[in-house]
Amino acid sequence: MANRDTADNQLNDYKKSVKDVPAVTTGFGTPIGTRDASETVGPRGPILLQDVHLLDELSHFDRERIPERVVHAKGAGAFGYFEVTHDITKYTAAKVFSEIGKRTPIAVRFSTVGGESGSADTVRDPRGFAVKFYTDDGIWDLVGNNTPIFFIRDPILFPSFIHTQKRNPQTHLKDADMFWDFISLRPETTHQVCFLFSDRGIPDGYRHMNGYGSHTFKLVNSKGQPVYCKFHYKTDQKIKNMDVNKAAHLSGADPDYSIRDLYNSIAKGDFPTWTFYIQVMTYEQAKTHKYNPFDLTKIWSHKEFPLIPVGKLVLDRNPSNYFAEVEQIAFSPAHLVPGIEASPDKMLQGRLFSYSDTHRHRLGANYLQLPVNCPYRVSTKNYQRDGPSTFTDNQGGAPNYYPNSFGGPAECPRAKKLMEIPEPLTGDVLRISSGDTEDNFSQVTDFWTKVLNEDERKRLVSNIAGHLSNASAFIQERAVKNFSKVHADFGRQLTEQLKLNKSSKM
Ligand code: HDE
Repeated sequence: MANRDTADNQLNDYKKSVKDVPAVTTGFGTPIGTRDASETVGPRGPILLQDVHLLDELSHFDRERIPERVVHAKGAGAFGYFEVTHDITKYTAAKVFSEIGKRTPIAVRFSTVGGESGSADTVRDPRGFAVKFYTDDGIWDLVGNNTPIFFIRDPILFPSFIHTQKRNPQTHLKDADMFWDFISLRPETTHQVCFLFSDRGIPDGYRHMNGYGSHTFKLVNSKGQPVYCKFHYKTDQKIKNMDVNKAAHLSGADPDYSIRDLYNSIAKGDFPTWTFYIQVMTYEQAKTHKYNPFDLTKIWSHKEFPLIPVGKLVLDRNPSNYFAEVEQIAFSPAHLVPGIEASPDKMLQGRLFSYSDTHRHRLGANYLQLPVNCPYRVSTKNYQRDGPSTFTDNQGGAPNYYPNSFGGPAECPRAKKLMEIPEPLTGDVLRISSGDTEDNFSQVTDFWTKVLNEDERKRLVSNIAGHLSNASAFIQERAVKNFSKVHADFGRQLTEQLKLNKSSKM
């Protein structure tokens, strides 16, 4: 019984909580006499079709799996609250920020991105950090990552990009050619790739990393005045990354390291917290800024747009059932509340469609009725009805058409004021390939020269070279050319390291 932690003892703890062991039942609730034998003709079989207990058992088992998430399949979840510590009502009328001290219940799911739901936690990969706020104006989901930027800036490339991070369609293996071919053909990926291959590419569990809404969003105050904003949630546990050798070891020895770490820390009352900030950019500033404020491959300078403290995220409850509360939780960037809106960021616009679409496929048309997804602090009142697995009262006898003269739910003037402010947009309808339309390298040069120290630069080069050496020579050359545009030293050091790796393989 050496080294058993709280997670290992879950069943023992459950047993202690049971006062009277209940009778086992079928799915339809009838008690079962014999639970360990099928009904047979004689001791050797065959089995009778009338054995409804066996049919009930097997047919439910046959349907246990739902499709895993196409990305972010492996994850951990927890619950807690968001508390406002600073007043930002001059920027937003969102009820979640309405007064200092206000608490809103939250659910969080952390994840890796590329691996399947049984894959190892300690891989080099971005981490998802999605927060669901059960506000008293409905659900607000901030579906972020542990990086303030992303690889691409047009959603039409996302499925291809993800294919290159997953398995080769013939060999069913991860494929360095696919990975680096795409990356090197799309120079806008350079910023995020450098983040990914830096020390922060393997965080030590989920508690020691920051979260970012990443996109530019829009905040609207009670006068209907908008500003653009970014969301940041910084770990109070301090950033801690994992050494590559330890990470590789744990991938075999404890592939669920991050789930275990989160579960045990919450179970022992060591609740992880994050300090929540916003950055604000006015419409005037956005018009004249040297970077496109809606380009997801760029950060907003903290000097120009300082972090404004807002509140705290606290996780103080583990899920009571993983499937019900974590596998079935469904985040969507389209779940926005009055006072918080989408910006023109193309990637965000693509995501406004994709998430609810995948939930309807993965969980069904009524996924918002599931307890973990439903906006339980408000009551959903609308004109949607029916569909598979409707398990509310389906809005009883209320009219199911709009407009109506019979007291059906009416328009909300506050939402009109906050969510329908005119947005002056003009432009030609066109398709512009966004690979080279923006500056792809200046911010990465700052990352190389100003953010990383000498040792961190060395590790970045060695991490990239270790992975890139597995790609075909012509792809390696193209990738090195991109990194050389960040800094000549970067390109030179990478070329040297690749040569060393090649000679050590011979
Ligand atoms: Fe996602 N992403 N994504 N993503 N994403 C999904 O939704 C998608 C992007 C992120 O814990 C999927 O429910 C598109 C950026 C997280 O349940 C899917 C694009 C960021 C999670 C999807 C992006 C994210 C997802 C798969 C490009 C950080 C896990 C299953 C336009 C800001 C949420 C699902 C959880 C999950 C689509 C890009 C974060 C397929 C089309 C950028 C944290 O809908």
